[in-house]
Amino acid sequence: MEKDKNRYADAPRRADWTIDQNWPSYSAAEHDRWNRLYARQARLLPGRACDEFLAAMDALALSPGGVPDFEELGARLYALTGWRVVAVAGLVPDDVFFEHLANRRFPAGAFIRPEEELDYLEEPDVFHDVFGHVPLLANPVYARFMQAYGEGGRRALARGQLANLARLYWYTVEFGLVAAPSGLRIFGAGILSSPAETVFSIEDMSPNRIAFDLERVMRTNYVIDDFQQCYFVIDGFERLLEACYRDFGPIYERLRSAADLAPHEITPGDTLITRGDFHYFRGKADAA
Ligand code: HBI
Ligand code: FE
Repeated sequence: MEKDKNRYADAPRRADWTIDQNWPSYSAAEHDRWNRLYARQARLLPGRACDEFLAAMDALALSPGGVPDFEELGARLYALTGWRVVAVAGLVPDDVFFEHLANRRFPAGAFIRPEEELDYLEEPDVFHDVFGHVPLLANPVYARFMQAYGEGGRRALARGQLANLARLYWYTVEFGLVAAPSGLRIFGAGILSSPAETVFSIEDMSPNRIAFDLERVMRTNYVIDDFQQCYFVIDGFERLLEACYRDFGPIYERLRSAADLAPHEITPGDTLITRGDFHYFRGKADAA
């Protein structure tokens, strides 16, 4: 993101890539933008976000009270699950990212998206990271999963198989759905921070929705600049942690010879929850 769009781009950074959030530096316009982004999601998420997320928003006192101060927010979060929120200027190197997660520190972008990128932006800004990712870190099981992801990330880097693990993150932490007693609900931060995908991910007939299977997810490619063509559905955070709390070595070995799957593909082993009709994506392709 160009410098003028991210006023933290040149902020002095520590060895671990953290910077000073400098909370007093947020302007009234930036606080107002956070409040408008917040209000839009607060209206859409009841009945669509998982109960754990909605409960965590209350537990962390997330509010339309302007951009949160990471110190204050982090103190509330720390009291619940030992996680902290640390400020970064944008994406940090993979090994730095995993080191923070493994130590229960969530690196959150300090900048807020510019008005002209209100609906979508490439880099994770404070709304995507703090509104999308931070609340579920207040849930003890999810907090454990995220720390395990960080520990696994360091191991994946050492093996040179980060791509497979990044898919696990993508299809759960960013775009995961969960089967709740009352129906499909969202837990992925990439969806929770996006008004259009909040509706699309659980109500549109276009995408496939497939029961989560660790190895299947690790084989599946993803697109980064449009809605997902498939969403994976977990049975709950306990099952997700259980599925991932194992030695990935044998899986990585099998994955070396397994062909990648395209995001629209269905395989015989899949438990299909909804088979997509892809009309949204065909419309785009026709338009292209
Ligand atoms: N850095 N700040 C930040 N936020 C991320 O989500 C992030 C990152 N660096 C690397 C990364 N994500 C992914 O490449 C890893 O999950 C694989
Ligand atoms: Fe993210």
